[in-house]
Amino acid sequence: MPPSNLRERTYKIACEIPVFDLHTHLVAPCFGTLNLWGIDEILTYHYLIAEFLRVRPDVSGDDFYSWSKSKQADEIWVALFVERTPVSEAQAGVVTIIHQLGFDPEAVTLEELRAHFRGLTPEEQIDRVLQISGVSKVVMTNDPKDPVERAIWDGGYVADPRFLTVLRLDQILATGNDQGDRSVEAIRSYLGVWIERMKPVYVAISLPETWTFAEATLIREAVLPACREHDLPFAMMIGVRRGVNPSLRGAGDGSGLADLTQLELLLQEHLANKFLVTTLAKENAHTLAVMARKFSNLMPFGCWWFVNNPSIIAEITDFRLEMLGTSFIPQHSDARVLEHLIYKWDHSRRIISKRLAKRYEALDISGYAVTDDQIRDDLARLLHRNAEEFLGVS
Ligand code: HDL
Ligand code: ZN
Repeated sequence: MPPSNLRERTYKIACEIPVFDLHTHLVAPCFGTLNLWGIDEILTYHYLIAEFLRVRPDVSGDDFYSWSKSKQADEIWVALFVERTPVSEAQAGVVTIIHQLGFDPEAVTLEELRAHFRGLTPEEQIDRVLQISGVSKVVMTNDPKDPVERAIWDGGYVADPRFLTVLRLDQILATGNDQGDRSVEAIRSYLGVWIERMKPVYVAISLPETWTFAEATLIREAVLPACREHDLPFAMMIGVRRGVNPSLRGAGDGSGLADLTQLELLLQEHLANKFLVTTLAKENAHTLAVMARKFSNLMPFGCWWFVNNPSIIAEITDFRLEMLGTSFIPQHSDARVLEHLIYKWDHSRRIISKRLAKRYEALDISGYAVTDDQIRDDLARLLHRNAEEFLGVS
């Protein structure tokens, strides 16, 4: 029988390894109000809004969004944390945050939590949350077409080495440059300007499951040449169905099964580019792992959004380890609210270390006993080194 302490050893070491968080919606302090933090933002996470509206069918999306942020948080607190056991992953995440901030999640009141956060500054909370969560680098999602964010880029951006930039293309490819020009030349030039200004570590886009290679003219003729010119990976997040229920606004997006042969055609045409890919459908994650065995310039990353749940993270991590060894990036937080880093990485460290320990147990049965140094090296690859090396950052 393999030593029962393999899981404990692996989890203990995982807790010591700093995380490079490859994709988040968090921002550096200079972005001001775009930095979402504190209990009201935690409670009004769009994951919880969707779950609230399920248990309160008397409330429409329009009703909910007509309420103040404070009333939204009040109502979610009562419905999902007082009147019900918080068993969903998003609910359990709030409990983890509250607990790791030093409160009794069964006894604390919403007012006590609000009073706690009122006593903090954003900078203090950023320092504290990064320390609690063990995250050393946070990769942002930056969009020069967002008017609020653009104002900061046009005056007031202050680089913070803990927060790395990413040029996000969804709006740029959909609406064109600042003059609305969507030609290949205009997009190629616009990307050059913003890559120079933002110094991103990669360029990213989300795509619907209906995305096709044949229609991807801007990606093939503007984006990928620009990425090659600047030696930047291209991150594709495939399978989102935007606005399946528009009344839910940010909570209204759904998931779809993509035809990944379209990605295969792109990889075959652009062997000199580096691709970071994550998918929204669980089945697509398996196909992507197989594809990564065929293309070494393809780096599968994370368990995105609707597959960022313990049961699915476990399954996806299992088959990635079985097919790719430690040559992939198992997770990103997708944090939207600063304190999300606490629960998303607490939960993911537990799951990833448990799945890796299962592989060690299989080795042990064959007479191969891993050392702590090997465990440390494997977890360093998975939690930060693979990302750093693929991006070319240290
Ligand atoms: O497109 C994306 O980057 C997604 O992560 C969306 O922002 C989504 O709303 C989200 O936050 N998922 O976790
Ligand atoms: Zn995201």
